Amino acid sequence: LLPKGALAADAPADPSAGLYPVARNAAFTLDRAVTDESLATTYNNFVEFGSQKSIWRAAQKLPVRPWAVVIDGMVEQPVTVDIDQLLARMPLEERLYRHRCVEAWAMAVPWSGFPLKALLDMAKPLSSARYVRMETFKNDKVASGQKQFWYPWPYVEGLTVAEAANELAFIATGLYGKPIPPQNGAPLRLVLPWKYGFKSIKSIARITLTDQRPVSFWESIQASEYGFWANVNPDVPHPRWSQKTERLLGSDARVPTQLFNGYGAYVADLYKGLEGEKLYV
Ligand code: MTE
Ligand code: W
Repeated sequence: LLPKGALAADAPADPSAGLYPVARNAAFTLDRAVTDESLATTYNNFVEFGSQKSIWRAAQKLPVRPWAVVIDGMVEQPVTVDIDQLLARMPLEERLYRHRCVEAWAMAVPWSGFPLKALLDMAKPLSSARYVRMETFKNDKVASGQKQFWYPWPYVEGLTVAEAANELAFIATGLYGKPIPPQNGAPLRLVLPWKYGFKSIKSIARITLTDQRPVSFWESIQASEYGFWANVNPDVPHPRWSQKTERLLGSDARVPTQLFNGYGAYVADLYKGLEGEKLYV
């Protein structure tokens, strides 16, 4: 057994380790303490590796090099980007963000990475594209959950092009001033802090620009509980529990849930005119 957070001594060194830590963007502040690293990296949702919170050890099997991301669909220039070439060309910054899981636990962590828009722009999206569809790897040799559960693998998520262009929409490649560990979505994952955590897809392998609204992984399994928009809202309960309060990792205290997880000043305008949609499921 390894101590919490440790890597096997013979694991290859992460080639991006020297890039971190990166300068913090002071625009993003918190109303709560940063969650302990030992909690945020050992209490995870990553169903590819099982349905328990304790998947961090199993996730170490995910081969995160070599890794490429395909950007295709309604773009001028489809591209396949190698993760280390991407890291070399993107200006990395650190952001403190709150995170709110639909299960009503919450944390606050320092992600490192770059705006999602910068990644999409590499492929020059066509103006007719309306949605961004993202998918995770498929590899049931290392991801036991992909063998165990009859789910529609790979994990898929989606957002509108306007949401993707919002300055909050972030691609995380680092966490706590280090390369992001496999259990948190190495080598790159989405972070959408105003939406329930399931929208923040881990270990992205493919990004497709499209004019069709993507059906996401959990939506295809249980649409009444997990919708497309999934914006955080204390006043719209999950069908099986209240969303009024949330539990901060590392404490028994519950704090009030905030509309858009406290990020309304950035994102509320995105939803004007969409009041008839299920914006908060
Ligand atoms: N991405 C993939 N590929 N598979 C998953 O099971 N779980 C989601 C999201 N991204 C998930 C995923 C959920 S429900 C949450 S709350 C966050 O990842 C958890 O991220 P964390 O483990 O880094 O806190
Ligand atoms: W979640």
